[in-house]
Amino acid sequence: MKDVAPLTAGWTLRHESAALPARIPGCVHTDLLAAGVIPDPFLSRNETEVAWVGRADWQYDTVLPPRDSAHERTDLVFDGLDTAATVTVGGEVAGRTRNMHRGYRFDVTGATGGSGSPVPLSVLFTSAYTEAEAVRAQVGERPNSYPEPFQYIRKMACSFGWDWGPTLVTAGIWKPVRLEHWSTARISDVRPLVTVAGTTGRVEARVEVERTGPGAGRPLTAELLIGGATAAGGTTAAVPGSAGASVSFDGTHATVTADVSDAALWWPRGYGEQPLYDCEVVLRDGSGAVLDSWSRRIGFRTVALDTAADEHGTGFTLVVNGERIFARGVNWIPDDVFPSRISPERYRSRLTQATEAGVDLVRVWGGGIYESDAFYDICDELGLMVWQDFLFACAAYPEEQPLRSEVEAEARENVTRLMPHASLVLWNGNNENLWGFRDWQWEEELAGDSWGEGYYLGLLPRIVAETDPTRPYTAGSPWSGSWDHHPNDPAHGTSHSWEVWNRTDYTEYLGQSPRFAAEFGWQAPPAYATLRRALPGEELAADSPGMLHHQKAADGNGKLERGLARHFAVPADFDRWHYLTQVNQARAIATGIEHWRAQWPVCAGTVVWQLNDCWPVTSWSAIDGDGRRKPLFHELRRVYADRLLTVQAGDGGLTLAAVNQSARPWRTDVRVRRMTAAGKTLAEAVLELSAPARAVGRTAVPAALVPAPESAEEFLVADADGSRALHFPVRDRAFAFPVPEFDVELVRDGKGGVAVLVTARTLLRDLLLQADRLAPSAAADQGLLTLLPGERATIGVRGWDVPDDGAVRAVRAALFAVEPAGRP
Ligand code: BMA
Repeated sequence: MKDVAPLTAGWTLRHESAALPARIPGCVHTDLLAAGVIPDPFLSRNETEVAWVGRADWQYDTVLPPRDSAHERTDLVFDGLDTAATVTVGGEVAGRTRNMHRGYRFDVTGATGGSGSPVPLSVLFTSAYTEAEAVRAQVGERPNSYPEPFQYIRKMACSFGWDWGPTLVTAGIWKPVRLEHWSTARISDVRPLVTVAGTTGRVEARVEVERTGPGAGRPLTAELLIGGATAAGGTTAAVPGSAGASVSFDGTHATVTADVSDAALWWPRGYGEQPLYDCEVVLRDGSGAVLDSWSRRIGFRTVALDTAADEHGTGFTLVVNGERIFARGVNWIPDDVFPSRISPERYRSRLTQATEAGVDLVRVWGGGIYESDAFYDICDELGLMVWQDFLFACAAYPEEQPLRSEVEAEARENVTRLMPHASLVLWNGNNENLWGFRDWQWEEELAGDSWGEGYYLGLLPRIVAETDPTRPYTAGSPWSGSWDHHPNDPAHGTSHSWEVWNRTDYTEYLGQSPRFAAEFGWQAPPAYATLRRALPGEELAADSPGMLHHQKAADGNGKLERGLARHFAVPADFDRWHYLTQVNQARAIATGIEHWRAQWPVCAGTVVWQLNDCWPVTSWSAIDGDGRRKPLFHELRRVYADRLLTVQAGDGGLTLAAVNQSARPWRTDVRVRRMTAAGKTLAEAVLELSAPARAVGRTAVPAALVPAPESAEEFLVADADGSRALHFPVRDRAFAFPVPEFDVELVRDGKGGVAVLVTARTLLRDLLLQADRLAPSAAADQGLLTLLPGERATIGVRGWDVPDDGAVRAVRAALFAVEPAGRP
């Protein structure tokens, strides 16, 4: 049997004349930080101070243990090197690398054998800038939306900075490294092709092996074992379904197929359970001895992408197990600009937060990384569908060597690595590059140079068809399906709606009918406690030096301010500015999602830009760089619920829409009131509303209940089964909001939590408890509630050690609601 020895201990990083302890997996920045050589680049404006790190070359050293293995071969295996590196073993070059997104295996049998003494192992990293600039000089310059040369090196693009990320160009051994000793043969790849026919699940495992020599040990046997199902969360469910098969083969390929009868289907969350099966491949030699084994968890499900033309244009609907799905999505960026720091626990907590917001699809965006196995394992368990971009974003990418071979190798490796995952439902060629070619003057600038089209429309779909033929591929986001339509035509395929944030106003979403809104977003600052940590000692202001440093978008603060001013009187006070910009973000995204969910099945998905952050920053995220939930998070939970009540304007009147994504019909009585700002009910009725399962039901709002157009006094409130819909005929700054008045009571729950009871004495619009102002560890379970006079909300708070004195006063200081415009 193969013998595996991790090589994570004993490494050092050479800095000037010192050998600093190095953590593997890790990177230069985190090692220098741990050694106290650099300040934390996430704080204040330290990012600028540490820019030299990315321009330098770095060396990592360790020694290989004396070889005491009787095996024929020893390989040195790196799962990931960031990025341009020379690996030497015993002073001899074992190999060179230039791709962060691949693994590397070097045969070091000769170098480690013999003497019985330790052998030095060094990895020398050349600055990613040096490598990228050399390749640029070789292949010629191409257009890029950003100033940095990320398209000339196969490395996480946002390492070079993004409009939400710092420029911290890493180097290092960012994934595990080990020695593998083996004889006769080892498994190099397994590609399980999982299909379902009727009630039978089939696994066709394509096995590739490497042998120590031609014909060594022939023939071999590959055995496939499918174990019983494990329900999400790890409890073994009483689902039958073991199967096995084996095949003998010469050469280096084998296909072994097993059928599981009555296979339990894997479903996206909200549609069913997530049973997962253990899938194991065992390689044996002619005598039956085990040489190697491979195991993953798989799930039985079918997935298709329906892009049929219809009377509205060209659809883009995911179909899982035959069920057409409106995707409640979020875009995912690397959760840390130093990705080697992202532990499985952190992935689990972030992805669990996504599920708590009602999300069922996560798009892994192309300027980041192919995430680690833990990410996809957790998505499998949680029932989160994954849309995986290939790693190309916002630039023209040369197709010449040495890049082309790297792209091909990286794509084959990652498709093979990720295809066992049931959660993975879609491969996507790139982010915004087909659009950029058409709209951002690239076409003229390129003058016939290659720019990546050959990857997105040629190489990548071919690799997916050959390697992972059961899964759909789309060439880009956005993409209309062909050059016959503009790449970002909302009527055809996926589209990104960015004019709204960049130039217009979020009410513009109401005039848009995308078939699949793959990106749209609105910025807001992070939570107060996050700002306090990131900007120590700074007096916070919308345009204080640290705030502006932690805002990376072009004219970001200008857009934030102008966007706010369209809806609210912009307050001078920082705390209210902070609250209102967060409210405005939530309003923007809710406006889009409510409108587009009500258009199902014409619109088949919304993927919010963006779920998370990679450091503390003002950005489009719903969860900030310290993992704190912005008010948008709470709003997502409302608008992504299985059952959403919404008021939509159209045809000169108002319509109530019941968006029902649950499996059961939704028949409900909606209490509709036309009210005044002072809380008086002017008209009231109960309307019957029904929506079939997974469908939208509508009813017109009778004229008597529609607030007078342009009224600063009247609004509509509709309630059904705990879902509340509101309609105000004018913007907030024109509405006659009362000065908010409320009573606060605290009730300890005896389990470390406290319930904050807020009773409204006036209309309270978008009531928010910023619990992190009570204590950095505190969090509230609800936010942005609108209460009518007399109504009471119970907000649960955890992580706050309630003081004996002044607790109510502290809570009051952390509670915000919309106030009348012009209030000092
Ligand atoms: C889209 C994304 C990102 C970017 C975001 C906000 O273009 O694909 O490149 O961060 O918009 O500008």
